[in-house]
Amino acid sequence: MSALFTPFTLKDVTLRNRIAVPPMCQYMAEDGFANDWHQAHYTSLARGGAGLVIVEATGVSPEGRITPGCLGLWNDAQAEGLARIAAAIRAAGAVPGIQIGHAGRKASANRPWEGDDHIAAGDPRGWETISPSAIAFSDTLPRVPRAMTPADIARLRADFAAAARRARDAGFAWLELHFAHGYLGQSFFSVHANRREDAYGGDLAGRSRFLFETLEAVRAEWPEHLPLTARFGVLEYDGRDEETLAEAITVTRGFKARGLDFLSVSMGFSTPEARIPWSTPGFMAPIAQRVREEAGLPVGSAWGFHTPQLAEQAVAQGQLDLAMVGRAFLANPHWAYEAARTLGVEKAAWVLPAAYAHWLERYRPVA
Ligand code: FNR
Ligand code: 536
Repeated sequence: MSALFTPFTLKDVTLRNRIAVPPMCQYMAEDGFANDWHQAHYTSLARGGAGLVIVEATGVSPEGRITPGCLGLWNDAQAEGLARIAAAIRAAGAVPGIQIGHAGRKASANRPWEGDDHIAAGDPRGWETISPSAIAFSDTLPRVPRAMTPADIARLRADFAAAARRARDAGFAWLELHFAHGYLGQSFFSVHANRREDAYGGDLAGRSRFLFETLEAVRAEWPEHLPLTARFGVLEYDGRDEETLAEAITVTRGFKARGLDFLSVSMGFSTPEARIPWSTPGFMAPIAQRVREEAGLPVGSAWGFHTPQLAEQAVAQGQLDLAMVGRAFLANPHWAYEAARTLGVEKAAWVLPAAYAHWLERYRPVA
């Protein structure tokens, strides 16, 4: 019996297994529009047997994109292309999810292979960034953001709600709010980025206010019967992790009270000084488990489930409800099918659509 290949039900949605592809930016869009690349890419991931495929970070407003190549959902025309992608993911047997967010002070960046830094000041491809406070992230992302006004905060809340409504109408069944990785939501929570002296900064109540208000605005648009989730950086690996984690668990309880159904547990990326334990496989699994137990929400996590055994173990031990497999799925879009075979799951081919399964059960390649 494989824990990884046990279905998972949340609200009215059932995933065929516990393997989720986390959102991964493709940097291939123009003006926020999905194109044939996105169609091919997401279809392929779903076709490979994952239970859930979450479309990459999608900007709720033009200036909320990380790079000029990022997807957007700030107008109805953009939703049309995303609707076709949601339908293709569903046709391939996976549940279609999407992550919506705003990149805050990390916006207006070059694509990773073009530098991964900010677009130079004065370059017309770049734009003004906004953040809770006028503090730049680092030497590689040096653009100083404009501190958000109360009007900016209200506009962002409305932008998130409008994007959630478009995601719903486009046929997505799983919504993830991007409150991680040093982007706007994370920046409100993080003491590295938020030095505000108004109601949106200071103590924990202040630093969680933007997150709670945004969640509430989205909750009002997103159907009650579908999973509403967030990705949240619960620690920074900056030497004060116990404190941050305790605060993050308190915030996660607040999310739950406001109707969040699931948390994708990640890290903050709010400071370039972070010392991340990259070489430890599945290093976030024990942290995700703590959030799962102390906040009482189902959780998923990524970061280094490169082998089926690691993913299986984390789910079987009750550390995670979903194992999120990112780069390994890019390297091998059939990761889930191969994982089923590796773990000795009977009828492994049934993670694939039935027509494939029918033939693959009988297929014995000759070495
Ligand atoms: C990412 N990641 C990411 N995370 C997120 O929340 N939204 C996003 O859009 C992206 N974009 C993105 C692009 C690319 C090319 C990579 C490699 C990663 C992080 C990703 O979801 C995942 O957490 C990490 O890749 C770690 O998991 P793996 O790759 O170790 O399985
Ligand atoms: C974090 N990344 C997260 C992104 C964009 C790409 C990089 C996001 O949340 N949109 C990351 C760091 C190191 C390795 C993989 C991913």
